[in-house]
Amino acid sequence: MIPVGKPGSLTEWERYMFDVAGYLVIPDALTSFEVEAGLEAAKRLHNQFDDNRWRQIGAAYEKEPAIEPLIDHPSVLPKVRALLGDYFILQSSWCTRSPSGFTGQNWHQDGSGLYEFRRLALPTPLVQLRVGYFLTDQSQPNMGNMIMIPGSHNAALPKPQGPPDEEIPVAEVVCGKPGTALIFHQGVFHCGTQNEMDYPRFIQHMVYAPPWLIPSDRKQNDPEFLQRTTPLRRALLGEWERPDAPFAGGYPKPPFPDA
Ligand SMILES: O=C(O)CCC(=O)C(=O)O
Repeated sequence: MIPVGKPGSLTEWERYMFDVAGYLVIPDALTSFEVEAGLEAAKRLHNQFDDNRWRQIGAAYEKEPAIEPLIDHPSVLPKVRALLGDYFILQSSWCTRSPSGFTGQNWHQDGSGLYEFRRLALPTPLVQLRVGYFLTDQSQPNMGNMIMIPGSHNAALPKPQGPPDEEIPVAEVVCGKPGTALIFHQGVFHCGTQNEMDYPRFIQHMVYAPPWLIPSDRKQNDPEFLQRTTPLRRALLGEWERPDAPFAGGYPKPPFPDA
């Protein structure tokens, strides 16, 4: 059973399902207009490369106005706040293209490959809260869908090698129409699966984390983008006024609408 929620604030049941499964699926997080504009933007970004490869492009919101609202989208941001509190940043973002004929990724947890988050503690603490917005249809399997092992963020044992991935009986292929959001804990074992369609699959991932984790999709924020975006988005990109001691008290909260 897919842990399904609704856009907006995090209900107690959604919190519980997220805790148990490690992810939530939110149909209709984006309107059809937002999907259409986001998909055009994703295609434009990837079409600058003359190939048919699997690829992730970081900080797409700086270049594409249709991606920018996903930094603080009201369908999902209240849930991010409910899970991370009020002090967090958009630590990375990846506009992901899975080409026609792609055979699938390897299973993995997210985070720093150099220093895996599961070294911090077991079960792996929540460090990256990921939100993947489906820009193309994934309502059936074999459309480049994400596949998850529910609850694997809470497992102390690493995932064994074999049986072949498609035979893991507890794995769940996430299906959803364009505009669906998949919110997940970085510790859930997951991967993108095969794309048997004759067109590429696009997901825009937005990754939220505590403010002490350095951004991984950018070396610095683009000053021009900072100037033209909103105060809340600037804050979510980590552009905070720094009081006398970093990460002690005294930081103003990001200017959330209800602050
Ligand atoms: O978008 C995808 O297909 C998978 C992305 C992913 O697993 C990742 O960024 O860690």
